[in-house]
Amino acid sequence: MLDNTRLRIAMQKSGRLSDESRELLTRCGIKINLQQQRLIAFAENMPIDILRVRDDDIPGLVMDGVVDLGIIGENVLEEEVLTRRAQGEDPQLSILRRLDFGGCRLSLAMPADSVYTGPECLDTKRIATSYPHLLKKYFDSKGLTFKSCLLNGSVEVAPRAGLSDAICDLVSTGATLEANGLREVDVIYRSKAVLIQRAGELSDDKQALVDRLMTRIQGVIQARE
Ligand code: PRT
Ligand code: ZN
Repeated sequence: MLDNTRLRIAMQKSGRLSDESRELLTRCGIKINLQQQRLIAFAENMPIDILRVRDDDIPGLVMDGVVDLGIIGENVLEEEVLTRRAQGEDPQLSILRRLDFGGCRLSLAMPADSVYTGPECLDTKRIATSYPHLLKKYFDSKGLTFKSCLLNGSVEVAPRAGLSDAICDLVSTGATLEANGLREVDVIYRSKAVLIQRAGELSDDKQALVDRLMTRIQGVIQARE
């Protein structure tokens, strides 16, 4: 087992959040060598261990108390919270801070030539997505239903492949939608990276370290504004 006296922070190993997560921690003064392909990196100058994992695992690691902090996209966090609630659990964690990177939107998109006058156009239609619970929450709020086509990749090809009428996927520039002949018709959720903390009290030493990190993060983000 890892040393439980050291603060454990989970971040994405490789992907859209990993560079900026690492940069944020580095700018907070944490000296850490992430060069090696290792799951755990130990900070040299503070009692902190960095766990580098798939982003999808981070909310669960925090909710289950395996790590103390995590850096994760709100989209992945909210989907995991809704998934656990649907399974009858009551997931607990706190959001310490919204960060200034990882911005994207979860949007509905349809073939470019289709007519869209509102979400009711998609009532009872088949929609491909990796975010079925966020999509259901949106449709529920409108009193609508949809048929799910769950894909954890290549969502944008589903309409062309005849698998779905529309998609619900993350968008940043819109280039992927355009390249696949799709048009963004509605934004259902706006996301950024967030710093989250597990439920339950931290030891006094860990809490003091988190307080210090929060002050530094505040300074780093303010300096970039
Ligand atoms: O391997 P691992 O599971 O850790 O990574 P992943 O492949 O699941 O996730 P990754 O690295 O792609 O994204 C991590 C997080 O970055 C997401 O959960 C979001 O919070 C955030 N983010 C920000 C994005 C985007 N922007 C984004 N554009 N995540 C994905 N995309 C994809 C989108 O799915 C689509 O395929 O980029 C494409 C669209 O981009 P544009 O610019 O063409 O619109
Ligand atoms: Zn992922």
